[in-house]
Order: sequence, then C-alpha cells, then structure tokens
Amino acid sequence: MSSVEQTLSIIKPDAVQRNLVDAIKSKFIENKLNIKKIKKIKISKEESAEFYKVHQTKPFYDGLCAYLSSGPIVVMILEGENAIQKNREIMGATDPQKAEIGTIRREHGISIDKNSVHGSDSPDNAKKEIDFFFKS
Ligand code: IDP
Ligand code: MG
Repeated sequence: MSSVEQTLSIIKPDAVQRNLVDAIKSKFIENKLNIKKIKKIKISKEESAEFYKVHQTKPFYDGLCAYLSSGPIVVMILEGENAIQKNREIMGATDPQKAEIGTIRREHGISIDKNSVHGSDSPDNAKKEIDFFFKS
C-alpha cells in the first residue's frame, strides 16, 4: 500500500556553516525523498523556543533554542513513501557517535547538540512543523 507523506527537515547552523547543504540534499534525493519546498532563513530566539516547545522541561532546552537561532538554517518539506520514518533513518540517531555508518549525523554531526539535521518524528508533528515554517 502506498503512503506518500510529507515531513519537515532542517539543516542546522553547524551544517549550513560548513557548506554541507548540497551533500545533505543529495542524501534525500538519492533516497527518493523529493524536496517540495526549501528556503534558507535565520530565526529568532523566540521562534526557536516556540519550535522546540516540546522540549521545554529538558535541561538542554535553553542551549538548544540559542543554537537553532545562532545562524542561518535551511528548512525543507520532504515528500515520499513513508517520508517521516525514512528521513529519521537517513538522519541517524540523535547522538552522532551512536548513529549508523552512512547516516547524515554519523558522517557530518559534530556532537549531540550540533548534530546537523532535524526531522519530524510523527505525522502530527510533521504537519505542525511544516505549518510552522511554510504556512503563508
Ligand atoms: P531528535 O533531533 O533526534 O529528534 P530529540 O530528542 O527530539 O532528538 O532532541 C532534539 C534536539 O535536542 C536534538 O537533535 C539535539 O540537537 C538536542 N539534544 C537532544 N538530547 C540532548 C542532550 O542530551 N544534550 C544536548 N542536546 C540534546
Ligand atoms: Mg525530535
């Protein structure tokens, strides 16, 4: 059965700064995730805090919000079969050291906080996160 989904991907500041945007986009395209929309933006600390609100009780929340708003990011809508789960697999585990070989985080991530990419983790969050960045 076919289940074409959309998910939100973010290339985080560490990866944009290191010129990894094209390498990361290629990973998605190779894995049959189509880039439906893409834009490079810089968000405010307040927008970052709103985006990561689900993590507000975590000890790393303040650092996380400061980090995502620290420099330009690239946000994308990815579309394809099982796009949400597939993107999570292509990204790899949150901690680059624990991510499988060949994943974006294993190849490019610097640390658990500077782990190069974000990807929605469920259909509900994918919809919310796509609306957050692309609702006109
Ligand atoms: P995910 O990005 O793999 O979905 P989440 O648990 O949703 O991981 O965490 C969101 C982001 O918060 C991670 O991508 C990472 O940048 C950061 N993060 C998660 N756990 C830690 C931690 O223990 N220390 C510092 N940053 C963390
Ligand atoms: Mg998450």
